[in-house]
Amino acid sequence: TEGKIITCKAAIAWGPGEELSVEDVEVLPPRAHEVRIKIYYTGVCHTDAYTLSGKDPEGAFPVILGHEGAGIVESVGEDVTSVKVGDHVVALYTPECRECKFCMSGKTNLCGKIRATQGQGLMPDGTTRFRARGKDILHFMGTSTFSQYTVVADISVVAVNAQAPMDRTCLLGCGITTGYGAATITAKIQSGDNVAIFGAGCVGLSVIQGAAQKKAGKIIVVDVNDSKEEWARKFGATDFVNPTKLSRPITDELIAMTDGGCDYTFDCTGNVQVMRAALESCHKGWGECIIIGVAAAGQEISTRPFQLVTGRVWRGCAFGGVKGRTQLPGLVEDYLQDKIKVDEFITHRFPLTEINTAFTAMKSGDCIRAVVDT
Ligand code: NAD
Ligand code: AHE
Ligand code: ZN
Repeated sequence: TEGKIITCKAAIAWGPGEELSVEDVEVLPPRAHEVRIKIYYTGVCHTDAYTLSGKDPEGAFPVILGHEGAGIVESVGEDVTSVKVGDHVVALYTPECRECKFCMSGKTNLCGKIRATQGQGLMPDGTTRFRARGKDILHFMGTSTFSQYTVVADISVVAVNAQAPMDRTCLLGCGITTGYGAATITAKIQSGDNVAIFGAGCVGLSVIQGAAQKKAGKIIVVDVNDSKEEWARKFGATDFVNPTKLSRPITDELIAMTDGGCDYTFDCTGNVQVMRAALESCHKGWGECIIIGVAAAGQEISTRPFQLVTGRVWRGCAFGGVKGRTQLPGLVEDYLQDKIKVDEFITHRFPLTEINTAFTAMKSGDCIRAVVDT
């Protein structure tokens, strides 16, 4: 198949708000510094649903969504040295070129090299590698994993230990790594720190996992869904609060529970009111609120500036602050050595033909992660 167009199945989003259509797509060969991957498994993340809904200002159609994928390298274009045919890989929506201002800064995992074209749904040369019904189909987040084959930039993929099952490693491509990294790399939780996590989905549960590993003090989980308490405790939460069942604001409750406020709080809901409550639950003088949730276009956060004047900090991160090519292989090793949980997150499985059902399942309260077998 090397050098040839591959015809395979992909789930195409033809327009905002429409169901995905599983149909034939042509996947062109990788050009210089590009990699064609046979995708075996992909997770479905709320960010895919967000872009499909039409609320993402960067959303463009028709497109192949999906950014939580694992597979095997089928072929590589010229000048690709970082991966080779047969490598087991995870796609990276946060690339790592190791030479741009961002990568060289030592201050962020964001990479600037291909961000502009990635946001337009194009490969770095400004064109697309997908065609269906005679039309060009756009890429998504530089990954497009809802396809049996995809093409990505060589800086947007990392080889990992082939012993690790790909239906698990795919989840390290977004949700699990995002929460775990937010706790351990972005917040750098220290032993004894009191933390509060708003939202116990895949991302929030992964923050709990990171906090527990760093031996945080109180690990308080805040969720409006009572059935999340059992999940939260399984991952190491010490306390669970349902804010709808309190007689006082959640901020007052958390400040009382932690003798003045939390050292770190995490928004894993994408709700801007929650983001405010999370900031205002931080300890005066030093507490930091980490924004992880993605809020729709037009949504804004607000608080009294006094909250910041008195030392609370609003921070945010993408992909947990994790540098994909440098740090993801280590997370896969940690999984293989039972140092981080991954299997436990999988609550639903679907074939690619039922990907719309996977989206429905994701939006139900009992789904942590749905894995699609492509
Ligand atoms: P999820 O829907 O599975 O989990 C969200 C949880 O929040 C649910 O348990 C829900 O009951 C709870 N919740 C909703 N409203 C609440 C409220 N007002 N107060 C308390 N709890 C509330 O979602 P997820 O997959 O864990 O993702 C969480 C968010 O993170 C999404 O917005 C997603 O788009 C975003 N995300 C961001 C990144 C990043 O890199 N920054 C990566 C992955 C996901
Ligand atoms: N296009 C959206 C941005 C959405 C967003 O913030 N995406 C996160 C990853 S979410 C993964 O589930 C991200 O990586 N952001 C950093 C970046 O460079 O996009 C919008 O709202 O405009
Ligand atoms: Zn995601």
